[in-house]
Amino acid sequence: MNTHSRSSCSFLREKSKMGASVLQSPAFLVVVLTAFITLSILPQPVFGITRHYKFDIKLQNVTRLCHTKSIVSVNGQFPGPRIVAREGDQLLIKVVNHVQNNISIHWHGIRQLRSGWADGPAYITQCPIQTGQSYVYNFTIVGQRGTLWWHAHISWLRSTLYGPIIILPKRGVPYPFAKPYKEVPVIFGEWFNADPEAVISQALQTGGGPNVSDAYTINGLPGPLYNCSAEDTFKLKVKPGKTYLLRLINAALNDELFFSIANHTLQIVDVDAIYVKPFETQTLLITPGQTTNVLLKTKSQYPSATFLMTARPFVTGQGTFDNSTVAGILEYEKPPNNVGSIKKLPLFKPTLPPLNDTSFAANFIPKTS
Ligand SMILES: *[C@@H]1O[C@H](CO)[C@@H](O)[C@H](O)[C@H]1NC(C)=O
Ligand SMILES: *[C@@H]1O[C@H](CO)[C@@H](O)[C@H](O)[C@H]1NC(C)=O
Ligand SMILES: *[C@@H]1O[C@H](CO)[C@@H](O)[C@H](O)[C@H]1NC(C)=O
Ligand SMILES: *[C@@H]1O[C@H](CO)[C@@H](O)[C@H](O)[C@H]1NC(C)=O
Ligand SMILES: *[C@@H]1O[C@H](CO)[C@@H](O)[C@H](O)[C@H]1NC(C)=O
Ligand SMILES: *[C@@H]1O[C@H](CO)[C@@H](O)[C@H](O)[C@H]1NC(C)=O
Ligand SMILES: *[C@@H]1O[C@H](CO)[C@@H](O)[C@H](O)[C@H]1NC(C)=O
Ligand SMILES: *[C@@H]1O[C@H](CO)[C@@H](O)[C@H](O)[C@H]1NC(C)=O
Ligand SMILES: [Cu+2]
Repeated sequence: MNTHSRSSCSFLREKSKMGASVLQSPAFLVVVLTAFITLSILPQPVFGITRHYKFDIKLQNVTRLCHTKSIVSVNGQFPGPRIVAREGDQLLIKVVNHVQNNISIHWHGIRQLRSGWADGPAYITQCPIQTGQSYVYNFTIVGQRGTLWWHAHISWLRSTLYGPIIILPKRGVPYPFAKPYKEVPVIFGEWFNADPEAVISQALQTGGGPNVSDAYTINGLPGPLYNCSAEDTFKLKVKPGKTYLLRLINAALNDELFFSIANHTLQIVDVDAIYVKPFETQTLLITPGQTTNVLLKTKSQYPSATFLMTARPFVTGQGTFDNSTVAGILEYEKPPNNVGSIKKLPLFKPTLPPLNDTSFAANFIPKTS
């Protein structure tokens, strides 16, 4: 997640030269042997399939809050494309860099057993992919199911380069809860009217805190509480009497976020691709980089109302931060016999905890681990 200071890839080559002398030491052989034996007795993934993806890193013009700018994107999409796989599947993701920035992609939360070099942090596990170059990430998902996500892992390019990783259970293995009617990714992000690369580079130069974002987003959309943004609102259209699985991802750069849907309860069933003891809550807290699957049971009857879902940060530290609120809309499909009535439906708004509600956080966090 974090911004890593830029070191050079020749430094990594120096290190691997040092590695050669270590290779000959007896202690090293013992370590290798032990690791080998340990790995061979670990449960092996049962048969999965190989899934191929191609990520073309290219520029895309995007307009939010009446500001148009060119962003770095995957395949021109913002947020980026979904990766869908089952536990046990192998992923081969070819990343082709068509932009001027050096790029690497991190598969956030994937355990990378025996494939550490596919993890993605630039200058940590790989040299970034340079302009005109490509790299194939090759890894297998072992012992994880739920939601994870991918993001650029160099400088602040992750502010526009991110997307969901949806991990279904192995074929034939059910969820430990009733099969939801529909599954919907809900990704929180941040929008900067300025170029985020200029923001972080200015902060590194001055030593001050980086300028804060202009909006939070849900699936790339800031929603109706911001100026010049009503058209860019995430709408979750639902039917009454159904259960929806929301795959929440906090892709904001650094902020913990409260989230709530007016007049609805959320049941948390999975955190960071691990099932948890399910619990219900009106409001949840999600830390940056975290993912969580929640069940949303819709009202049994058409409610003749619409409901906002909102998120805003939880902050305890000093320093400036974006204290704004992103909103999306939960909209019930009108029953077919509900004719006429073009009058506006009442809109309910959730109440989020105060920005500094440490007691909420202290209460909530232990339930998710
Ligand atoms: C973005 O907009 C600029 C200015 O209108 C244009 O020159 C450029 O070709 C556009 N880029 C893309 C990727 O569409
Ligand atoms: C990309 O990486 C190369 C090699 O380290 C470096 O020479 C170049 O300046 C980098 N490009 C940018 C835009 O940072
Ligand atoms: C991916 O990694 C596996 C395991 O290391 C290896 O057997 C396979 O050849 C690799 N495939 C590609 C296309 O790189
Ligand atoms: C950061 O904010 C300051 C004050 O509003 C502004 O002068 C500066 O241009 C901003 N920096 C960037 C990179 O947008
Ligand atoms: C929205 O625009 C109005 C009028 O231009 C301004 O008074 C208000 O402060 C703006 N609100 C936000 C959240 O930027
Ligand atoms: C939503 O909740 C508010 C406040 O708790 C309540 O007054 C209202 O009747 C509820 N509306 C619906 C449609 O559930
Ligand atoms: C957000 O911060 C601004 C500037 O620091 C302040 O004027 C405003 O009252 C704050 N809004 C909320 C909702 O806390
Ligand atoms: C939160 O902020 C309010 C007003 O800014 C302050 O009165 C209150 O003491 C703070 N609460 C905590 C737990 O820090
Ligand atoms: Cu990450």
